[in-house]
Amino acid sequence: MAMSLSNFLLPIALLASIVHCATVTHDFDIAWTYANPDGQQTRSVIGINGQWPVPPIVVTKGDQVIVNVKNSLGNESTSLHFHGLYMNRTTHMDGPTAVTQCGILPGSSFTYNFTVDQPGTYWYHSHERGQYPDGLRGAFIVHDPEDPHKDLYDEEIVITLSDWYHDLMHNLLASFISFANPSGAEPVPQAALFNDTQNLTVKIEPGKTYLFRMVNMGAFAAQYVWFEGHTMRIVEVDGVVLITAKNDTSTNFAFVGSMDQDLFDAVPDSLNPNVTGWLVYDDTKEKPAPKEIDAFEPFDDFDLVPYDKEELLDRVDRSITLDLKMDNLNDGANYAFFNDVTYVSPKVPTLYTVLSTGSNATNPIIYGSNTNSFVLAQNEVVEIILNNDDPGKHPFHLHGHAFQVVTRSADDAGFYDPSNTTTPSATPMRRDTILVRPNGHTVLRFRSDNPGVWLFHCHIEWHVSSGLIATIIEAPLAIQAQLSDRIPEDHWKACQDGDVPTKGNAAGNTFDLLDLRGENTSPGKIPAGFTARGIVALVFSCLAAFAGMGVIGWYGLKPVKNKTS
Ligand SMILES: *[C@@H]1O[C@H](CO)[C@@H](O)[C@H](O)[C@H]1NC(C)=O
Ligand SMILES: *[C@@H]1O[C@H](CO)[C@@H](O)[C@H](O)[C@H]1NC(C)=O
Ligand SMILES: *[C@@H]1O[C@H](CO)[C@@H](O)[C@H](O)[C@H]1NC(C)=O
Ligand SMILES: *[C@@H]1O[C@H](CO)[C@@H](O)[C@H](O)[C@H]1NC(C)=O
Ligand SMILES: *[C@@H]1O[C@H](CO)[C@@H](O)[C@H](O)[C@H]1NC(C)=O
Ligand SMILES: *[C@@H]1O[C@H](CO)[C@@H](O)[C@H](O)[C@H]1NC(C)=O
Ligand SMILES: *[C@@H]1O[C@H](CO)[C@@H](O)[C@H](O)[C@H]1NC(C)=O
Ligand SMILES: *[C@@H]1O[C@H](CO)[C@@H](O)[C@H](O)[C@H]1NC(C)=O
Ligand SMILES: CC(=O)N[C@H]1CO[C@H](CO)[C@@H](O)[C@@H]1O
Ligand SMILES: [Cu+2]
Repeated sequence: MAMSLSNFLLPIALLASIVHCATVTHDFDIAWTYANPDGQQTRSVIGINGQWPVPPIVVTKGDQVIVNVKNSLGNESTSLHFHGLYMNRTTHMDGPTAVTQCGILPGSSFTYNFTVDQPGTYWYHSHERGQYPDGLRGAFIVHDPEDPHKDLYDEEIVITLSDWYHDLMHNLLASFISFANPSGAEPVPQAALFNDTQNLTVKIEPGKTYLFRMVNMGAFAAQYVWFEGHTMRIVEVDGVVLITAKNDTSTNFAFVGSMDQDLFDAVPDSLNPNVTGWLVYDDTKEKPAPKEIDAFEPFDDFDLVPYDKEELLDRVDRSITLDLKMDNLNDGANYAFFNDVTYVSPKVPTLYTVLSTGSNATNPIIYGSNTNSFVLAQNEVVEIILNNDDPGKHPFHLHGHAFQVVTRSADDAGFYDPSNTTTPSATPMRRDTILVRPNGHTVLRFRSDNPGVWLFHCHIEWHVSSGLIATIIEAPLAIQAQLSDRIPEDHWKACQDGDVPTKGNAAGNTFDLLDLRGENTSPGKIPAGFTARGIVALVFSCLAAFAGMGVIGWYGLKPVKNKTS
């Protein structure tokens, strides 16, 4: 029945896509430049076509998007991910290095080519290890010709939010994942930004209603946002609100972003966690300083009902449990784990393992011991139970889907217990990123109707680097049917240039796919009997012998956080 119905609808759908379809082409020459967005320090940033901030990508639902990337960084490879886009039939254009492509080496070019079939507010960013906070992230806006809210507003305004560091990610990562930082204290940003600047002014006309599209492109900090004297009406999750301007033009109004400092280890006195902008009705009038607010009472998005009222997926076919923790390995550094495994990139990008292993592609073992790989059958209802055994908040993001948020616990609720949970909403809130509370849990559901290799990971870039990633291999035989012989030549060339194998299991073995010898692995576990501190001291004293540093000096290197047991 369903089959014949969709056959019947197909010609109409084709017609619709022909009517709207345009091709939007961008040539992005990615290179280092300089910027000083917080007025405190000029630093190297990654720009596009000589400019930073990087340009937004603005398209209409149904458009074909072509992004021709040239990597002119000279000293780093790169890749682009289009956050929130489903990438139907184009998982090879999704962007994460070592997952769906090889990194684009300095001097090389690479084309992303995909169709956008969903409206909304998204962003694009580098998905090469730890790179986007150096500046390679921008807004990606998809207009909807049939926008159900179009009569409610007059104009739209895009505002990005971000945290900002003065040092380069390369240096920050080296000290973050280090025996000298056994507690895994994340670097604290130096500033908060609106639209990659501060003191942003937004010209407002009295009486008009504005659609604000707000995107947090930060590396680490969540932000509280408020507009003084105005009411926000949420029309899309991930920060799309309507704001009606006042009729009276006698004053301008501040709006503020304030970084959530709960995860900041040691907050320097000099840090201003806030960034201010102004709704300017009259530019001859002053821009008043923002008023102080005593307590944040953030709006809870959990009870929002999606516009399409999609019903709860209530018959679960496949349930995946991921237990999250942070711990040390025997190099003394702090890592992040799902089910005791910290993610390490496979030698062969996971998509290429799918495409080169025939019927064995359904066996999760071949994707490696350090990739947290799960193989999904096609068209099942999949549930992810995420248990946070860590006192930090983590914003989890799934590529290729928007999931229903079935349960989201409060702080300290412990692991999910199906016999002790609230009844899910009949029309749950749907998102592509969800914050799991400290020592709490969340339960997500989606239908495996989009064959592809999709990462599920924490969106704190420090935790991506310390391994908080799982790999979802959705309907691998359907991926083969869609993409075999259709990977463009420049994608293969990126691998050849970098001497990356493109066939076989995670270790590049094509003869015995179950033999993973030679695969990339994490450092080993700490031997039983050592506490984290103990092994750290051990590692340190070995290194001290070479480096000639004193133990006191080591403890002085980084503030030690007490969260490690
Ligand atoms: C924004 O204004 C504040 C207050 O005047 C100032 O301290 C800060 O440096 C300004 N930021 C930029 C980027 O100019
Ligand atoms: C890469 O080049 C940029 C721009 O010259 C520079 O700031 C940065 O330190 C370099 N990175 C490394 C790892 O050498
Ligand atoms: C983009 O993909 C479409 C569909 O596969 C193809 O027809 C088109 O030639 C591609 N364009 C580029 C520039 O690669
Ligand atoms: C903020 O930046 C976006 C580009 O990302 C731009 O389209 C928009 O106009 C800017 N907003 C304001 C208020 O200047
Ligand atoms: C502005 O004035 C118009 C016309 O008098 C009125 O309809 C509207 O409700 C007013 N808007 C606000 C926000 O007060
Ligand atoms: C940032 O904003 C909060 C909330 O209004 C306020 O309590 C705090 O003092 C502000 N911090 C600075 C440095 O201005
Ligand atoms: C694309 O994938 C999404 C996510 O699974 C799904 O909801 C949507 O129906 C798919 N669209 C098409 C045209 O297949
Ligand atoms: C059920 O969960 C709540 C918190 O989510 C907890 O406080 C309570 O102790 C649990 N009850 C049982 C019987 O486990
Ligand atoms: C190359 C390889 O390892 N192929 C294996 C695929 O799976 C079948 C069935 O389990 C094995 O017989 C093949 O050896
Ligand atoms: Cu995290």
